[in-house]
Amino acid sequence: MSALPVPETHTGLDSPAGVWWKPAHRAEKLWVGIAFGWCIVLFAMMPLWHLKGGQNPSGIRRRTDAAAFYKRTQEFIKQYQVGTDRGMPVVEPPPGSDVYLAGMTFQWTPILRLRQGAEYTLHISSLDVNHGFSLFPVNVNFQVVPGYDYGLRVTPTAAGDFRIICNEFCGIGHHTMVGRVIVLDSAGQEIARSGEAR
Ligand SMILES: [Cu+2]
Repeated sequence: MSALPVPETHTGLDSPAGVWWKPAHRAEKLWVGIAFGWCIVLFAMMPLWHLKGGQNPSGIRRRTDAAAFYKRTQEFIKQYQVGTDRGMPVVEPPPGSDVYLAGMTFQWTPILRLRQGAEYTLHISSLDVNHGFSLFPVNVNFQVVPGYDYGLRVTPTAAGDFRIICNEFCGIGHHTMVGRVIVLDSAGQEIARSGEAR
């Protein structure tokens, strides 16, 4: 009876036997060089885009906390409320005023009625977790992080009935987190949504 050959045991502490490593081929070195150069270009674009990109928020940012921001939002609602829509307060602040919008699981409070061409300071914060402010159907996106009050200087350029979609997954009801911004035209008239009689 012949014994089976015992396979050679090997541990990771020993180098494998034989020639297992060869210097990189010229083409591979060239490729690494090109890839590294492109990395540097992209890296340099981050600060350049920040300085030249024109996509930066207007830069009013301060610390807050959920209780304080909620209280301020409620004061804002009390001051300028003009109605309700399915239980949600509808607020029409005068042009030039400070506007407060709170994101929370899973709603945006309140519904805003703004005037086309008027400037507002839109304060956004989250009362719980990260949310994403995404104005539909226009391409306006902003991260809403709890603990920070972001004051964005905004001027609505188009009248209409817009939706705020949460674009940052925030929990089980994330897909239902839809807010509303109504922009009145410069004469103060509300533009009817398509298919809606007024
Ligand atoms: Cu959300």
